[in-house]
Amino acid sequence: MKKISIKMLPDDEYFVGHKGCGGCGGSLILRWTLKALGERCHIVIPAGCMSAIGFIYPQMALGVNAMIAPFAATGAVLSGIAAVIRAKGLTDIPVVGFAGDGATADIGLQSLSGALDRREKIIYICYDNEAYMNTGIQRSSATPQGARTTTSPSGQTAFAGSKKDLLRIAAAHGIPYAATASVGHPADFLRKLDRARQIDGPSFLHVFAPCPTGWGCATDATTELGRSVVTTGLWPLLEWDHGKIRINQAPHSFAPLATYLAPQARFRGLEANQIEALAAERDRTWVALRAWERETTNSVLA
Ligand SMILES: Cc1ncc(C[n+]2csc(CCOP(=O)(O)OP(=O)(O)O)c2C)c(N)n1
Ligand code: SF4
Repeated sequence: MKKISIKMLPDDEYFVGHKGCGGCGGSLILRWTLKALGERCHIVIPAGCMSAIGFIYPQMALGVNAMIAPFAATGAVLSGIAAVIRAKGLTDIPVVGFAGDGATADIGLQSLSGALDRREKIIYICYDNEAYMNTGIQRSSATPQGARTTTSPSGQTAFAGSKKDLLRIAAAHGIPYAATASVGHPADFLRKLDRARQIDGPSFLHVFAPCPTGWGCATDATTELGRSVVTTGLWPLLEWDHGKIRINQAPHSFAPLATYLAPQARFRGLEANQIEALAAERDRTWVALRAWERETTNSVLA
């Protein structure tokens, strides 16, 4: 199996001519994924932006076997395809799901859980643009605290809850491999995709994917936001590998939150107390993460 790395990506394109908006983070991740996994890959994409921009008969933008799954069913469809591939004794066909945060964290969560439980060899990728973008930027359970959507206001009445922790949910299924990644760190993403491909069982990748249309940011800010979300500590890069959690980048101090929040209209209107609350939530998350890393590193069961 040829190793996947940023230097080894082929010139071949399997996601071209799509109708994504300029600067769409999800479409970039999908393009890299298919370049890396190649033409034998089978991909399942539920209702959402990537299916809307990719399956445009008769101008199909996907150059591999691709199927749109019902919104709630990515995991189930993936397991079915993987079971057939296993029954036929084929070993060179990556089976990949590529689903938005709404399709993963909300409506498809039971289906994802079932797929992780069935232990078929699948790679489930959630591109997280932090809202239901395809239907008009409604809040999902992956929308972060303070972000304005068309169903969550800004200002003092902004949503003050927490983003659903998909990595922990996936890891709690006892699967061999799960990781977070960001469009701002393509080499890290591809390394994790390579690791996921080698796993004999289910793996889960949760990838940060800016959406200029829904976030109100510049179309050329995608990569930069994919980096500043990491340096501000709001999106830790993590790997769950056979029972141990590893923090890939642990900054000694975090960059000011404004470097990430200010370029996005969805955070405009946040007041100082709300930004402090966001920073406090981030700090609690990191304390818990460090404890989780210590606990799993020392665990004899890991
Ligand atoms: C059962 C069902 N409910 C609702 C819809 C309508 N719908 C299609 S795409 C979508 C939003 C998808 O959001 P997300 O999964 O976050 O992906 P994104 O559009 O942000 O890429 C919704 C609500 C549907 N297709 N099926
Ligand atoms: S609305 Fe957002 S996620 Fe959808 S295609 Fe446009 S940039 Fe991409």
